[in-house]
Amino acid sequence: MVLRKEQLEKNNEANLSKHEKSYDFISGQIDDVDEVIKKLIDFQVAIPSWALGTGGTRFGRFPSGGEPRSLEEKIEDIGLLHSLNGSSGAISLHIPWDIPKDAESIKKLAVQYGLRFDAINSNTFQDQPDQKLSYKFGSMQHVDRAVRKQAIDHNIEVIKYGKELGSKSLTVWLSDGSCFPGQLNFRTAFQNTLESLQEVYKALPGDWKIFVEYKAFEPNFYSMSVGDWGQSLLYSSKLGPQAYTLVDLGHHLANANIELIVSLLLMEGKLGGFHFNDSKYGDDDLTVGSIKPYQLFLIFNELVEGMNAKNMNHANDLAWMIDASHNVKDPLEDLLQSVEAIMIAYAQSLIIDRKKLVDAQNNNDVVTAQEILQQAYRTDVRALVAEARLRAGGALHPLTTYRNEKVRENLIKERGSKTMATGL
Ligand code: LRH
Ligand code: MN
Repeated sequence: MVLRKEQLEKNNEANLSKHEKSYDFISGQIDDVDEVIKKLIDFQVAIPSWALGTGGTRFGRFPSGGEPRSLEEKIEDIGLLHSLNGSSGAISLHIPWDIPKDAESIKKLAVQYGLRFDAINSNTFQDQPDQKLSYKFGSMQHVDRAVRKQAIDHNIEVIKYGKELGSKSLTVWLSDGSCFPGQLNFRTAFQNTLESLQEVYKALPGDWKIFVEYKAFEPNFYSMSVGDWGQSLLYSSKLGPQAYTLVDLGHHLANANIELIVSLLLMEGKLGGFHFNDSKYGDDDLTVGSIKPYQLFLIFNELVEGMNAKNMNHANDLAWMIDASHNVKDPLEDLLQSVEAIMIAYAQSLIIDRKKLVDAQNNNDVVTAQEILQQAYRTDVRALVAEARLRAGGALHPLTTYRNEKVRENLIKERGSKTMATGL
């Protein structure tokens, strides 16, 4: 389903005067407001191809109908999100869930919707029907060289698909690890994993990056062979300059200080990108900003401070991706809320009075430092984000427009109520 320009304009018309009042109020408080709006317009978040259907858990899956039945329909749905918020201009594919049968036509279709291909993801955490050797006891860590070779070959094949689509990075998340003490020799597992990643690294085109995604637990529950930022940094440092760590917000032990991890990985030049989501307990993959919005703000505060310190381009120098899975929400509404939460946290971090903050820090004025951060966090920046959308030709209120135009109802009419998208 495609939303026509006049549909967007009709919905915006209804909210324009109210928006202009809110925008005039907030823009009057910000020095370089046009610079802030420009940064918001340039900031694009990649949508995961595996999160366009209702995910579910081991206990059950409750499809909401109208789910995409093919890669083409997934691109159409991401194109619809992008037409609504102007900030979803990239797709992150997962192989083999989204093998492009005809890469050229898939690429053309994506361009039609103003979309590019961000990091492509490999999958050695499931056994495919035609697979020779099982990943039950791991892939790149596996004691059997043949299983490691199978995993290496898969990643090299994934790079091939990525090259055909114009992607410039590979994300490797390994579910490898152990469930019981004694099951694994940690050093051997690390060495096997490193050697395997080095084989994949050799196959990387010169202008590509490889993201090593870490995770504290699940599906292994005693050790993970890429279990935390330290291990991911160790791998990416030993691999070489094209290797980086990838921070999935749901992959940390309880109460981890993720903003501290982000600031140090950025300082080391080894932060590659993010999988944004939110969680209360484990890798819950909930809507971004739905549980811990202040943590998301604090992470963006470190990102803006760290990227400015290195004169990095906010929009292009790191990979901004969502990694979520939807059990009880309409997947597209969930993704609209997630992108909105990311844009709000970014906007709040852009209006922090950084000079005053540094002064407070240099004077150990702890109270003032907190007041400066929370001044920005407690500022309603939604009109800034809406203005950026409006200037990018999007909807002032994406969610309201999505419902007013009965998108889900139309998708169910078009695709049926029982369709199930590939993915989690
Ligand atoms: C693992 C993970 C990884 C993906 C998968 C879909 O939990 O975050 O990024 O490959 O989810
Ligand atoms: Mn992830």
